[in-house]
Amino acid sequence: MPKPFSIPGPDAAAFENLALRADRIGIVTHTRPDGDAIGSCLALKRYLEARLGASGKCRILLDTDAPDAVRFLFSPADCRETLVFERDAAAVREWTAGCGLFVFLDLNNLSRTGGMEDLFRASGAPRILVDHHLHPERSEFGLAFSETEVSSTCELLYHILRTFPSCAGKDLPEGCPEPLLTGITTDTNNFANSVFEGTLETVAALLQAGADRDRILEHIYNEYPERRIRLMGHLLDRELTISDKGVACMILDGETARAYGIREGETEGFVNIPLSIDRVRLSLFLKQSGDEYRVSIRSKRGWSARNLAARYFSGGGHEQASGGRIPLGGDLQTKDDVAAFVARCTDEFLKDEA
Ligand SMILES: [Mn+2]
Repeated sequence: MPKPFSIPGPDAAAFENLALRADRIGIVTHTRPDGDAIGSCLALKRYLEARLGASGKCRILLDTDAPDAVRFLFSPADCRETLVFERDAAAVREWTAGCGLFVFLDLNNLSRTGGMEDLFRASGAPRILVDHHLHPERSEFGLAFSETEVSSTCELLYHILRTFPSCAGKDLPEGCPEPLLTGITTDTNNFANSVFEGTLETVAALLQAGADRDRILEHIYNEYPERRIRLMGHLLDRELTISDKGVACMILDGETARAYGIREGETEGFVNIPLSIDRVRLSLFLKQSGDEYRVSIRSKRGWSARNLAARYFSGGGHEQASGGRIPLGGDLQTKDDVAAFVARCTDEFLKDEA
């Protein structure tokens, strides 16, 4: 069976040329980065350094810090060459001002870069996009690699790197397979969703190239802080509601998150759990963040998490995995108000979809 996509050689060559010409390269991903975001940034940085002589010329630019679970991927040099806007905006500003190329990974829209967005808009440097989300804003980027029939940005990046003229006849550089496999693992929820035939071929190649899957799994899934598991127990026992239409909803307010000492990223994956219940068709996880609730949605096949997010929660994403937000204010003040609002929205949505 042919691959659902292939990377045009001239595009890969153009990417490589832009990277070769730039004295400073900014490697950028979305705010609140996940394993795919961080994995793709690190793999690209290491490739550019190893094969295109870009040592010292690359910085990974993050709006907010990488989650603890993927810290094992960073070498001391990667740490020094990663600038975090929320911690040191001046350093990010300084780097972007003199930057000759930006590569955006795992986002479909510049607004996903959070507080850094204006810096990229103000710069005249070329922008390259590498992403697997629906509806990329192609006009924002000089060169766009966008595929949706792929597990992750890491999987797509693997094919781009392999198509670079500098990779012809060679294996990937040593430091690339591990972050790439990490991103594929986290974005597929450890191979539970969005796995295509080509994904498994890519994974086979990454294992052959030396990626240590056991090490990755240990770090990602067996090093959680205890508070995460205790909060999970609390939410499943006390906060999970399931409507008779099969809509599961769990809401974490700021007070409870503080009581458990929960940090950013530590509720990752909670939304998936109720989906394993037989009568659940849609699962929503809401987490308070200042004066809004962030909404994560997962759906079983036949129900569109993406449409639900777009219609009611100013969001979007993939067909079975999406996200959005609910601003507090007006009629929506308390957690109960938000729960009632979600119940009304999902009821209406299921009626219209039926
Ligand atoms: Mn991704």
